[in-house]
Amino acid sequence: PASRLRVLLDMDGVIADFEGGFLKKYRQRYPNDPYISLEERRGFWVSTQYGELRGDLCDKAISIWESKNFFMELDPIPGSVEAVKQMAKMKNTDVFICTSPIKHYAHCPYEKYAWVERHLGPDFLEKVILTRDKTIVSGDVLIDDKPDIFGVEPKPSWEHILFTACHNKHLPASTSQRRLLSWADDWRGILEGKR
Ligand code: UMP
Repeated sequence: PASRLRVLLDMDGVIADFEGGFLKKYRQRYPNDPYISLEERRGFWVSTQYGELRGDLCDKAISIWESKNFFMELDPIPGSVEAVKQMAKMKNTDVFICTSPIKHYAHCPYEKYAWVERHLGPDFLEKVILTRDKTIVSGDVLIDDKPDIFGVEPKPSWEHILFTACHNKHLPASTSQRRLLSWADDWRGILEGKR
């Protein structure tokens, strides 16, 4: 009997548009401060790049995603909702959403569940994994826009597929890391290759 394929999907930057939602709310809240366009984004940590732009902007950036309704109101990444629903319907395939909540826990964990229920449906609440360490979660594939994913497990079971995002698209092509360029790219091909 064919064994099942287990797919782990990151949420921010892969299913939900963290970068777009951040920039919109940052500019609304701090209209007189400089900002970094998505074209100019470099590096996974938004707060780091804002802090380099001007010292006080690190805390201002953090204040945006620590605010109520930030995670709830993120738009889906184009094509993500359709792709995730189709993936979950595929034969012999188990799909989980594997996402790291921020440490300011007042709103984020609740809103991540609410987002999943709203956009993917209540059945998907069964599939949510909140963890700050993805290396201890087992799977065949992890689709994630963070280039470096480390934790206590030195040899995670999954292959990390780098999902292209504004902050990682300029990174040099890596021989060890395959990419998914967007949800219009051939995610089915990647999954079939892992069976
Ligand atoms: N995040 C920060 N600081 C940043 C950018 C993102 O704390 O500068 C948060 C947003 C997400 C988490 O909750 O980090 C990243 O989670 P994953 O995408 O790795 O699951």
